[in-house]
Amino acid sequence: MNKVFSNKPIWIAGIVMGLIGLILVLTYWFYFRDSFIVKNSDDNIDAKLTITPTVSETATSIPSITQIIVTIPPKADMYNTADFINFPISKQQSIGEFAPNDLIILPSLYSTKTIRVSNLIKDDLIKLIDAAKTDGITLKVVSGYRSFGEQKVLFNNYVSNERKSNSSLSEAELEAKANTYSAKPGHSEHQLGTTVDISSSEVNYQLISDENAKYAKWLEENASKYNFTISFEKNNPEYIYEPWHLRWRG
Ligand code: DAL
Ligand code: ZN
Repeated sequence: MNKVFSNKPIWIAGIVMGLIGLILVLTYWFYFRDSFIVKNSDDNIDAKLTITPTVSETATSIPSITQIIVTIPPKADMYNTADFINFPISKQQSIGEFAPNDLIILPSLYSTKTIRVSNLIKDDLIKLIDAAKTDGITLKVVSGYRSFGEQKVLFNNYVSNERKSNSSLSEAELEAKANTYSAKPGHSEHQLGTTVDISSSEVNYQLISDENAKYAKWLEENASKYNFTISFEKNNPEYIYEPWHLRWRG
């Protein structure tokens, strides 16, 4: 027998220390074993399952409005949209730099691009488009809220277009021409957030000033059921006939 095994106190101490070590290792393993397991990417599956379902996971034919409406936080200096529902905007009467305080983004099913409107009109607007669908007319919103600045850019573009085809006209004459179909900044009902332009697949979502278009007839007959009025009827004193331009009147 060699010297170590013949020295009883030393090997007993060794065994005791070994056992203590083993206990320490096992205790450590028990409490920290999770951190030794190599995770694959699917370990996030639980997290995925607890995420609120997205629209595509819950949608049936038409997603519920509450799931898909995106609310735009109002800026502090915005006005109360509800106070301006029937504000008399015209070529004479401006709303200055009014901006609505309750803009939302319309669900994409109902619009041809990203379009903001007042939250006040969303229910009626969606009901109107759904009702048209039931009658075989596919409608979409092609324009909604336009800020003072956006209307200014739009109006100036129309003036530029007019200049290209009427080079002999004065600036005032060009503006007057553009102003037969486009409001000047501060004078557009679109700035309220409660006005939309609606068109149809029938005319490739263009704005066609044709009273015989099926969508125009449908809007003429049905818009008021959903609290919308066609602001610029045939022979109105302000602008060309705009069967697509609907203002919500509450
Ligand atoms: N097209 C209408 C008049 C607007 O620009 O508000
Ligand atoms: Zn319009």
